[in-house]
Amino acid sequence: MNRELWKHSIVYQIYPRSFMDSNHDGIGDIPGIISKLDYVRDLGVNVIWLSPVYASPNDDNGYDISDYLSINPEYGTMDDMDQLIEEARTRGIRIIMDLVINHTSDEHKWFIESQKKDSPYRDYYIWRDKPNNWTSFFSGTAWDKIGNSYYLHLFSKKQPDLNWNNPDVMEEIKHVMKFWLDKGIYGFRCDVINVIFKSSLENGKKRLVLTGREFYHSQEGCHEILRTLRKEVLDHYECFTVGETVMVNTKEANDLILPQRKELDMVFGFEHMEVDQINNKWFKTKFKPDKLIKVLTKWQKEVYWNANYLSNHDQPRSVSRFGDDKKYRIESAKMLGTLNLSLKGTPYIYQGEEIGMTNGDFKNLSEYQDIETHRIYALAKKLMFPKWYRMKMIRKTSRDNARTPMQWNQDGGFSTKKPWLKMNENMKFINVFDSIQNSDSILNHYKELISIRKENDVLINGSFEPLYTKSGLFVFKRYHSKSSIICVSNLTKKAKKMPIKISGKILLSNYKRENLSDQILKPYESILVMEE
Ligand code: ISL
Ligand code: CA
Repeated sequence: MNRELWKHSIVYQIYPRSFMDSNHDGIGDIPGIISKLDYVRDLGVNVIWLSPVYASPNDDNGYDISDYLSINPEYGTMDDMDQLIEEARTRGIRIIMDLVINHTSDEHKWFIESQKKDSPYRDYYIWRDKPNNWTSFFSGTAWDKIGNSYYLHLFSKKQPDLNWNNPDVMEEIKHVMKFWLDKGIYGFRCDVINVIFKSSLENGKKRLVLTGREFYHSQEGCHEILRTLRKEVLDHYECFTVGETVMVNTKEANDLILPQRKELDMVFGFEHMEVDQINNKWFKTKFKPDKLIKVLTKWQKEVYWNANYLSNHDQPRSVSRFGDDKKYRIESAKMLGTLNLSLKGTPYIYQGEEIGMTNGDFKNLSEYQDIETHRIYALAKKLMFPKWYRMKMIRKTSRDNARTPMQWNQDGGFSTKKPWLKMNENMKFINVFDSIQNSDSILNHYKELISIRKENDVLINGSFEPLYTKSGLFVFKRYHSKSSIICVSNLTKKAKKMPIKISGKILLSNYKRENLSDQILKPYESILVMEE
C-alpha cells in the first residue's frame, strides 16, 4: 500500500453544526452535508475533514464525546453517516474524522462508571485526593471535584482527561478507530494529540497560561502511544492522520511525523497562528505580514511535510486576520488561497474560506455561543478589564468568528429556522449562490487554483525555495527536475515594486494580469508563474 497517497489530498474542513441544516431546527446536520456534496466535489477537493459528529452533550460543540460509536442525533443517524461516506466516495471524496482522545465528555459511560472508586473504569481517568496547580486551556484550574476526589480536565470541566497510562484506554480507543476505519473513512484529525500523555502530576512552573504543561507537552509516552496506534491499527488501512499539536516547534513537529518514526503523517503547527498575538491569543497585536512570512518559510524549510492552513473552527477568519475584509476582501482572499495552496504540504480549506467569509458580526456577549469565549470574558471581568476592552478581546479572537453558518445565498440558505449561531449579515453579498454566477469570484479562483494544483505535480512533490521574504512580499519557488512554479504574494494593501525579476507563463492572477512587464504589484496581488 502506498502510504504517502495522501500527499495528493486537498482537504476541505466541514464544521457540521454550521454547514447545512436539512430538517429545519437551525442546526447543521449530516443529511445537510450530503445535500451539498456536489458543491464540495465541484470545488475540486478530494478529502473532507469532518469536525466531530459523535454523540455529545455539546459543551464544546462535539469536542466532548459521550459515545465514540454513535452519531449525535442532532446531526442524524448512523445510516446517514454511512450514506455520507458512500455518497462522498462516489464523488471521489474520502472522509477523515476528528479523533478526540485526550478527553471524553463527563457524560460518557466510562466517566460515569469511573466516579465509583471500586469500578474497573476508575483508572480510565485521572483522579486525585488533592488538585495540583495546573491550569486549563479555557482558563482557571484544571481540576474539579466529585465526592471527595478531584479529576483532571485540561479543557472544560465537562471534558475529563483520559488516563493514557492505563492500557485499557488504549484498547478502547483502538477499537473505536477500527470501527470507523472499517466503515471506510480515510483517517483522523487527532485533536490536541501531543498533550494526551501526562508523565507526572507534580505542580508545574507557574505560567500565565497552562501551568503544568511541561508534564504533558509532547512527552515520550505520547510518541509511544502514537507508534502503537500506527502499528496496531492505522498501518492496516489506507488512511492518514493529521495531528493537532499545540505549542510545537519544527523539531517537535518532525519528531511526530518523519516517516521512520511511524507516528503521525503530518501536524497542524500553531506558530504561524501566533504572529499577531502577545503571549496568548487573547492579546492581539497588529498583524505584521513579515512575521507570518518568516514563520511559514521556516516551517516550509524545516518540516518534512506540512499541513497548511490559515483558518479553522478555532481561529478567526483568514481574510479578516491576514487580509483585508473590507476594501480588498476579494483580492486578499484570493491571494491567501493561492498562498495556502502553493506551499509544500497538504492544504486545508476551512468551509466558507472559499467564498471569502469574514469574522462574525456579533453585537453583544449574548450572541456568542462558544464556551471558551464566555470563560475568557468572565476571567477578564474578574481581572477588572473594562467592558469595551473585554468586548474588543472577544470580537477579534472568539472561535465563533469562524463558526457562523455557511452563507449559501442572499437570505442565508443555511436553515429555514433561526440558526443556532447568528449568521453574518454580509451574506447579502458574500454567499455561494452569487459566487457561482460570478466568474471573477473567490470561489472560481479557488476552483482554478485547485485544478492547477492537480495538474502540476511540482506543486505537490516539488521542493520549496524562498526567493524574497521581506516588506510584506513573499516570493517562493516550487521546483523539481521537470518544472518550476513561482508564487508571488503581496501581503500588504500597498502597491509594491516587483522585488526580483520573474519570467514565464502566468498560470493564475487575482488581477487578471496578462504579462510580467508591469513591474508594480497591486495591493494584495498574487501571481502564479510557470517558468519556461
Ligand atoms: O485556539 C487555540 C489556540 O489558538 C486553542 O483553542 C487550541 O486550538 C485548542 O484549545 C485545541 O483545540 C481543539 O481541542 C479543543 C476544542 O475545543 C477545539 O475546538 C479543538 O480544535 C478541545 O477538544
Ligand atoms: Ca438540523
